[in-house]
Amino acid sequence: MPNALDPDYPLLAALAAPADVKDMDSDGLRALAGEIRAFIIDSVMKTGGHLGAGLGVVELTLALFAEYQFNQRDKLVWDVGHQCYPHKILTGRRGEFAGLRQWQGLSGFPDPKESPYDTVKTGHGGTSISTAMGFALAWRGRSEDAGRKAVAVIGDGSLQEGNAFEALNHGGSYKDLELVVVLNDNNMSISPSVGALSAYLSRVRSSTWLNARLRTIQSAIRRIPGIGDGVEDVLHRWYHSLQGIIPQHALGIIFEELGFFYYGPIDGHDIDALRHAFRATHWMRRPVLIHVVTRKGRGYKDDVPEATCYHAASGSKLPASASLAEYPEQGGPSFTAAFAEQAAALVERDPRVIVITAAMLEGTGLTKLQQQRPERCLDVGMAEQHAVGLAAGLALAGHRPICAIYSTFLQRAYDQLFQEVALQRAPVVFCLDRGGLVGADGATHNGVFDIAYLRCLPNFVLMSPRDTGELAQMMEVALACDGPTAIRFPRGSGARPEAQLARTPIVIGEAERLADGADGSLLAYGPLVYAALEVRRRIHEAMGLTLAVVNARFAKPLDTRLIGAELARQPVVFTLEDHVEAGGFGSAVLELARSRAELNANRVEVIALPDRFIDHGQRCEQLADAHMDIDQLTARVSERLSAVRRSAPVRLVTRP
Ligand SMILES: Cc1ncc(C[n+]2csc(CCOP(=O)(O)OP(=O)(O)O)c2C)c(N)n1
Repeated sequence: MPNALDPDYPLLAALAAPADVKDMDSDGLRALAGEIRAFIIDSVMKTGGHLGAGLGVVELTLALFAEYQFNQRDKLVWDVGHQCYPHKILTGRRGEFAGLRQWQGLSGFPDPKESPYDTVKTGHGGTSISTAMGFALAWRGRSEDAGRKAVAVIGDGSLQEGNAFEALNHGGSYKDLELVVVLNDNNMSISPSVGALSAYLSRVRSSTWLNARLRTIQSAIRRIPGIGDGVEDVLHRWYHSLQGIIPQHALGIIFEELGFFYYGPIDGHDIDALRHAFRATHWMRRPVLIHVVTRKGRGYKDDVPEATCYHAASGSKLPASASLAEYPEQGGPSFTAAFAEQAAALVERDPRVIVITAAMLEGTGLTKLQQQRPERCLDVGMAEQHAVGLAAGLALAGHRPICAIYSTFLQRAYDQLFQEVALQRAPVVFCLDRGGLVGADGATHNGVFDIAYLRCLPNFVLMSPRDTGELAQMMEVALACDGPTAIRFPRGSGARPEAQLARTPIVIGEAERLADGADGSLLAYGPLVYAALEVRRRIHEAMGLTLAVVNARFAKPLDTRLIGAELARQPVVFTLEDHVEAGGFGSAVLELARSRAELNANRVEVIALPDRFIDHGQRCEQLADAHMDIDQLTARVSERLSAVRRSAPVRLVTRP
């Protein structure tokens, strides 16, 4: 019945609680799915956000809520979490979608702070099966928890993560674990899925007809009165006895061999089939994997073949703050574009160069290069650990791999960085896009720990360019190194070409002095150099003081000569970085100050991100929250300078 208050979405408006979907019939659920889809498209077109993944799981979400009792008995863990918009809509957050991914608005990922239906805060892929298994294992063997289901929904892209395999391997070893893995197979990661597993799943999908027949027979047997729960063994033996005559892939044999009862593949847009699958496996007290086949972006331009652009949309009605530059001189080409351009040039120039990305061709700007030079630009799938290990192997074999991984996702490959790369001194060039606060993706994606996690590894050279021109130079310098290097650069645009400072030669471990002054020194790491120059201008104008500005270029090795000299001669030295304080560039400067008796560490003022997670919003809002926007930077510097002035010994002027 049309709802006067919400004529476009009457069924959604009538939903009081997620469990209401349990009472809806198939036609009602299908109509509701249509409303959810329309709402997501309308809303995301305005705010921007992940589009394709959510549209692909509308029916799946409804069927899950219709059959399980989330937030009461069962737990639901979405992998990555970018597909959770239908889940958020169903769980009472539809009214907040106007603020999606905006400062203090709804997160684009699950977040238990928002709702008890969100089991964990996530954003990285491959983790859901382990987390869900944790719940299942905690419930295992407790009679009061019998029948509780821990459900992980994971995409075929995320299933490629080593973490997911580890969880399947462990989970499948428990015969009595009530773990349900729903494999949402849309043959897409952000771009089409790659690799042998993807090819295997394609073969399984192509046997949908065969499987449908099998399921019909199975459910017919299950309906025979008196067989009840004990039917599983019989069914299972029967199921396996068919293996001789039916292609192995049709039976999801990989998952069966790993100890999971495999159910599928089923049409993930058929709510009845989905509900049936959940019901049919509900009585099983064992690990189950339900394979559903969906179309990413379903309902949005369905006539266009699988399109990567549906993964995320940029909104048309973002608030004005979205277009604000965070720091002066911005507006030039993005660091990502500059990286990709230089990577392509290096591939052409140096036959040893191989570029590697882990399912992030679009995000790292490498789509074109991969199409043009597929043998020199590898997408290894969602597999950061493998990407790093592979790069190390290639490097040891004489290549010069450039590993393009976001700062936040490189965290997934930490031990590979340590053993396969640093310990071997393998000459891999890491290009860490999204170094620093990233904006709308928020806390799970902020790349604010990389200096700390890399700086403690021997053999690494760490650098960050002030602008896109310097990024291109640094990539050349890194290629010439005989050990591992990491170049971090932020999301978004660099300084405009006409505003960029002139390029000067880069020598490893040497900083660049940009301006002199004797009232203090600003040491900036990365594009914050331009902010430092602006702070210098403002301080001079407001206080009449003159600060030196240094482009640090390297967080490791530090320019101990130049920075040491600044520490010795200046009353105060400020360090600036878009990274957490602990272990970052400022920490390195403090370590230097403490290492020499003649230097005074109290003169160092570290300006960095605080020791807390910073939520989603525009980058300028995140920086403001961290007291690091240009106004607050200036205020912090001026405050300290005033304190230095107040505490400076009074010089007595004696009259002649
Ligand atoms: C560890 C990690 N690497 C990369 C990403 C970036 N990323 C977000 S979604 C996505 C694709 C996920 O594909 P899939 O799991 O199949 O889900 P779909 O989007 O197809 O529904 C990628 C690569 C991530 N979130 N986490």
